[in-house]
Amino acid sequence: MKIIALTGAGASAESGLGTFRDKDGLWSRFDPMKLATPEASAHNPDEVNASYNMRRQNLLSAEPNAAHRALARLEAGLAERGGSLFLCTQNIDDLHERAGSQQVVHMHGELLKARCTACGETMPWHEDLSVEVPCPSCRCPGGLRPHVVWFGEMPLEMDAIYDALLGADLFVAIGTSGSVYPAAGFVSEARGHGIRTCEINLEPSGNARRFNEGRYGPASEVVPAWVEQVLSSRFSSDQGGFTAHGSSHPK
Ligand code: BV8
Ligand code: ZN
Repeated sequence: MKIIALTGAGASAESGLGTFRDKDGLWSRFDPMKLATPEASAHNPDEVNASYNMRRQNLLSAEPNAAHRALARLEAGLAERGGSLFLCTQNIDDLHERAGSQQVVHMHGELLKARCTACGETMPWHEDLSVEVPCPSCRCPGGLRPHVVWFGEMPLEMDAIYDALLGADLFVAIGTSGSVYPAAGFVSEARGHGIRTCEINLEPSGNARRFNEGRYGPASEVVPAWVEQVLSSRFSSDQGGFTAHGSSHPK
């Protein structure tokens, strides 16, 4: 069985990292158009760097939660059964990796990396970033930026993501509001190719109606339960659903 999972900020919410669009979410305090665009970085580099420096320090003191650990178990369990998990995250944290996931695609980049706009070098980065910090590789001052994808920039590894999406038996979205494209369009791509889709979220997202199935509640509870069901069931892709515990085939 081949599963592709797309995670969003809701997967890391219970690790204490803010989501974007919940009522007290990150974007309710900062305007993304002011902070997560190349223009913002060009016009207000100190303000943009300060917001990422705060998030980087938050991340360094955060821990993975049960949802991250369950997805690491799913990756290992599927591999033991001759299947696979392709884990694509919109999140720029490293909590999937710290929970034990071996393969993680960060389509929106990584907060613990910096990239030099002068020489293109990408490097691990755990300290504060500022325009005064010279690039360790080319020594050019003012060229370093967070290695994240801003609005208007092309997400990373899109070819690999679409290959995995169109080759999957199941697409599952976990903790995402389905507000940001092209990630928000993956469910429609999957359905267009007859691939089963499942949404796992605190509550139905704006995209909920596009999914064959929805499971709602905190990711730290719903994801482990879902992973246990997947790993204890025989996936009958011909029937398009799990044949375990008499579970019904959702709509
Ligand atoms: C691009 C990195 C093109 C930085 C981020 C149509 C097609 C293509 C593009 C567009 C399009 N329409 C509009 C666009 C442009 C734009 C876009 O989508 N705008 C939106 C606002 C309409 N897209 C882009 O610009 C993208 N680039 O299209 O390039 C291109 C083409 C050619 C050449 C060049 C370019 C790039 C978008 C990436 C932006 N970067 N992040 C950073 O993090 O600072 S986006 C940001 O939003 C994060 O990555 C975040 O992950 C992402 C999505 O948000 P979510 O993860 O869903 O988080 P959110 O808070 O919204 O939702 C959380 C959910 O969790 C909620 O549903 C909540 O209920 C749930 N939840 C909460 N607690 C829990 C929980 N669930 C379970 N358990 C809990 N405990
Ligand atoms: Zn450089």
